[in-house]
Amino acid sequence: MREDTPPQPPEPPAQMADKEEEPEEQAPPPSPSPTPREASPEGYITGHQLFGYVGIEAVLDQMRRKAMKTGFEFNIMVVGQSGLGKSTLVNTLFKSKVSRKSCTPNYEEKICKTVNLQSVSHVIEERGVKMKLTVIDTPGFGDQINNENCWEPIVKYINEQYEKYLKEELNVNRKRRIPDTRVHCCVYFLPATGHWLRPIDVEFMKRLGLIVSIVPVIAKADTLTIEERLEFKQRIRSDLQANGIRVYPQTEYDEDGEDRIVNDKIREKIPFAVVGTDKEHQVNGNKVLGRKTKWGIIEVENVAHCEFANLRDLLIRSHLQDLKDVTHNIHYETYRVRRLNESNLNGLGLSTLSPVNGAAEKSDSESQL
Ligand SMILES: Nc1nc2c(ncn2[C@@H]2O[C@H](COP(=O)(O)OP(=O)(O)OP(=O)(O)O)[C@@H](O)[C@H]2O)c(=O)[nH]1
Ligand SMILES: [Mg+2]
Repeated sequence: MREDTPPQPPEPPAQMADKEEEPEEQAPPPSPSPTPREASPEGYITGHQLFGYVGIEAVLDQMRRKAMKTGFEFNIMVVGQSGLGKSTLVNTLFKSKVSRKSCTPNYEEKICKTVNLQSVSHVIEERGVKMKLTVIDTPGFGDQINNENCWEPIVKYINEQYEKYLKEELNVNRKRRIPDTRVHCCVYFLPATGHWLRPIDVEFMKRLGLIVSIVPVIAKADTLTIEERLEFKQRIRSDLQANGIRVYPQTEYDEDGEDRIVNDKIREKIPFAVVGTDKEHQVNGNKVLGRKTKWGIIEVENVAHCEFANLRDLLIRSHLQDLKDVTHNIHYETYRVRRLNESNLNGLGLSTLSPVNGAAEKSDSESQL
């Protein structure tokens, strides 16, 4: 760099050239000055060769501090037939170790049939890390005589969130941080019939699997014996495969061998057999979430009793960031490319993206099949 700042008296060009050839006089390597560079056999220079310890790893602390300041947003949706315990599981999730203090009032509130799509948010803070967890509860399907197209309101909702995000991104004055309401994971409830997947579940999951990460669960698993549970899980896995239903975590998104080992273990356990409750009971002097039966208490968070803890750990502890990445890089990206292509084909330009309406969605979801 040339020194042409005001305090320095102008020097003749010859002197400046002399100055540039002086590096030999400077202190040898340990100081972080641009000393002569030695290329490694591979042809690039490593930080170590140049300056000794550089401190690149400090970037992790910087990222951590920034992430802690901004916090995380995570959105889960529960979907399935009416009466399978979706709303109960939402409560279980918030009352369990996900949030130390319950977000629901203390008084006993009966969980009613869900009639509207509704979202419950709760900010959870643990060791300075803030997360806004939103669970979107949906009305169960299967109550109508004709359940054809019962997936439409759900597909519409998911696409509407992508559309909202896309519009924010395309805004000339876009926000520095776009509020993320996209569904990062859809927990799909299967009835514990002990048989096979029902046609309605196949149809529903086929459509959902194209636009969102699905985690299937066996609802009310307390109604199955251990053998029935194992057999049913096996049947569902082969049914999912036979019908080409894509559930999370997909093998094609495993990033490396290490990822594959972890995800294979999860794939072996899917669908998780879960039990939900909103009641606490005393077990050995401890308060535990459980279902009290004539024969004892089924402890929801006890892995020997059911797999609720496995589901919670997958969603919150081990795969939260991956679910967000898959949503952004795969599902949202697919939506974005399709919408932008549509706009270009219609010659409408980006600013005229129309809001998604029911009719458009119908053709959208059908065009993906
Ligand atoms: N045995 C058993 N019963 C459960 C379980 N979870 C919920 N229930 C009961 O099932 C009934 C229905 O639960 P909800 O949570 O309202 O079911 P839902 O899926 O939200 O139903 P919709 O709102 O109609 O879609 C309630 O009486 C719950 O107490 C479970 O894991 N095991
Ligand atoms: Mg409900």
